[in-house]
Amino acid sequence: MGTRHSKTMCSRFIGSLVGAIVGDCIGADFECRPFVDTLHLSNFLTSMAGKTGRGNKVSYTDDTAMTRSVADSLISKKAFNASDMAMRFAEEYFQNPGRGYGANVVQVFQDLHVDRYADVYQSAREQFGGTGSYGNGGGMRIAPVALFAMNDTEKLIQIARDSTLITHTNKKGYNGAILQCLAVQQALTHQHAPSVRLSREKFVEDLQEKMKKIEGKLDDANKATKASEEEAKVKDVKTQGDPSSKDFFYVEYLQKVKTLISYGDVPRIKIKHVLGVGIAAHRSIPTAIYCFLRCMEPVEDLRNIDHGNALARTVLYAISLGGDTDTIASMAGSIAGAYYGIESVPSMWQDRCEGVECATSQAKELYHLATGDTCTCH
Ligand code: AR6
Ligand code: MG
Repeated sequence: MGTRHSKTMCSRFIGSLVGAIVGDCIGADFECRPFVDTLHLSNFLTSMAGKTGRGNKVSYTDDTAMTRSVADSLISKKAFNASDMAMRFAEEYFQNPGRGYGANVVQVFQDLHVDRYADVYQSAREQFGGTGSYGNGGGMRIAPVALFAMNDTEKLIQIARDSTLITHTNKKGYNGAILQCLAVQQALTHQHAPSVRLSREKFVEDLQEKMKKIEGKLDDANKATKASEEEAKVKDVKTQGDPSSKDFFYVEYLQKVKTLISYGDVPRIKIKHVLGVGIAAHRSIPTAIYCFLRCMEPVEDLRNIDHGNALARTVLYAISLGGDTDTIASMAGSIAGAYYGIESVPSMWQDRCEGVECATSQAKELYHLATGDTCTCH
């Protein structure tokens, strides 16, 4: 029980979970639009601010519902427990099915329930003709894992993968969730120093290093969808250490993120084209990382509504890209919140978004589990 971590670190724990919520809640209203203009966003924020009294909350969606279950499970078991987490996902869904869940993940919940959680990985393995889901549903709920395993990257990767496999067994799905989790961890643990800014290039390169190891490894996580072990071995020899191989999928996406960041103010249409704004993990998780990094600087497209708060800018920029706005804004918000802390989440947003109080107390519990310290901020 030491005092190694300052109040600031605790603020960053809370910032990450609350950043995820505000992205989800505000982004939900704009889902599936090709683009969201700043006037529309500004009107929405004005009406949100004007809501007072009962029923003034903007609702969260499946992103937050599942994130809460991940956090609850880690807190109650003080470890990753697949059956417990799977049960919490399914029970939460049956209690409140109208949160906008992905079309296929619902089948997993139904199978889990019918099979009485006998093999919690079975149903996900059978999805999409045995190829598994590559939706961003693993990445959207992963922030609590980054907080829980902040100091142990191997453990973080393991839990991120195993918790995602409950619903997403496609390599793009679970490696995307690992990438998102590593991005939150890096943002959380980056030492703020008065004169030293985070190097955006290094942030991406560090992620590339980690993903190179993960994507280059012989992977037995997805046994049901893999060819024979022999084939896998041959493939591993062929791809080892070769970043040009197709298996280094996220390493390549991160290279695109790095290039786009180096270009500065890139039109949104180009970001959508190169990185994507869809529900697939690989067309949304690198985008969320890009949003966080891009919005460390002012963005020309947001000049009418930018009040100089980089976290708010990150969330609003992610939404302005259109597509899967709630999930991309939620993932970008969780990275930004881990970096800037809860003080950067506008108080009106904290007040009007559903679930902020619960996320705050979960973040404090996760902080205690990760550091042994008691969180006294907020
Ligand atoms: N082949 C073809 N389509 C796929 C595949 C695949 N292997 N994998 C995923 N899809 P799902 P999620 C498509 O149901 O990832 C919600 O709005 C397919 O169209 O596993 O938890 C959330 O808020 C499938 O229905 O759910 C997220 O924004 C869809 O991806 C988003 O949906 C979602 O996969 C992802 O939810
Ligand atoms: Mg979504």
